[in-house]
Amino acid sequence: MKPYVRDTWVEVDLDAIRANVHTIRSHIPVGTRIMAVVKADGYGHGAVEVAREALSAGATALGVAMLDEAKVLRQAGIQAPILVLGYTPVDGVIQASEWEVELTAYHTEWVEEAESRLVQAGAARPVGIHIKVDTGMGRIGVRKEEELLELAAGLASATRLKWSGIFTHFACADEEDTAHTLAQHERFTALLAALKQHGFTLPTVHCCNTAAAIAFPKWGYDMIRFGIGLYGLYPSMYLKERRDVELTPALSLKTRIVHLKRAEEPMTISYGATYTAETGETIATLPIGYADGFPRAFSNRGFALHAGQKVQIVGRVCMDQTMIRITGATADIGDEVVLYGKQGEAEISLDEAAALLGTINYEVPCMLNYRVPRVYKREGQLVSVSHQILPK
Ligand code: UAH
Repeated sequence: MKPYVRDTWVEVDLDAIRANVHTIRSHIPVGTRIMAVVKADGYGHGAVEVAREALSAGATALGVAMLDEAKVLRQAGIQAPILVLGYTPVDGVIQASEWEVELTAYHTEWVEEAESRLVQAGAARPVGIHIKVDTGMGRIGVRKEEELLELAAGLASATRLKWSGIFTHFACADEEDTAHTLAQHERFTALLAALKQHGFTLPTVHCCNTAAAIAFPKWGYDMIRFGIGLYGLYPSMYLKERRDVELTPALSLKTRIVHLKRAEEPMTISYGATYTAETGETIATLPIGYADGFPRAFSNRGFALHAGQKVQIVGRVCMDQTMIRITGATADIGDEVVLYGKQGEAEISLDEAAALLGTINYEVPCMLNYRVPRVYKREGQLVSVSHQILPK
């Protein structure tokens, strides 16, 4: 029996995740390790399943945005190194020690407080710390050389913190104009040089996200942080069109027709009566809506694939239901409809959906939420299902 009762689901192709790790592996220098970035529940694909596949394909570490995301991975039995890429409130250090999770730091005061809390708690295991350097992202990170040296010295003298890494994050590595990225990289190398000059031995150095790993593979250092590319998506249309690497999209969003009607006279469809079906039109209802993370902005604008053809979403997307106009084929209740992904020769890519929504491909799978079961496939065969709406 299926562990969910719903005719809407996400399919994740684990072979695609594996292939994307192999693709980037062969693009970056030998010896550069791969961190699989599985924050935001694996960009909506499911963090645990993606992490397992990426690790078995050759990634050696995982990146998340917050400590709770790391705990989910540990609770699933994943033992690989995990780095929290964002800020962690200092009281999180005790849990980080318990769960063996590395943290990001960029304030001396935070480092001092973290050390003192770990000493007070008698924490058995030191917490690995990666220093975040802000070279031009303007988000988090230490900017000045003196502050970096002070931070490194603080970590060197700590007993319950272990300096494990140093990294920066690029703001524009997906763009054709490389000026900002080159300037960021120059700042990063200057700061690394200053550390060395002052006698520090550098820990794991990393700066490349997917875009930089594709465009500047020689900057791999010890590790890259591979996020969007892991899921088979390009960080920008510019890099997609350059085709330095061939990535394979992993996610499809599928549903089934649950109701069909033929307009016997003009009839309006959905809230606001914003669409009128002409006599003879066939309208199908799909059990998906904005409460699943299928945006209302698709109302009268989005598309679906039915019988291998692209059809129009008509009327407003509701909280739980969406209507499409069937054209060119007969339809039956139970027919599979693809909202993102491929059906036969037809495709609605996440890039196309993002363009319609006026956003980036990253956001589209991230919006799909706990109401939608995730079905994992390998060689086309179902291997597991995760459905977070149901208690474990
Ligand atoms: C610090 C940090 C992030 O916030 C995100 C990533 C992954 O980026 P992509 O998804 O663009 O590869 C890496 N590092």
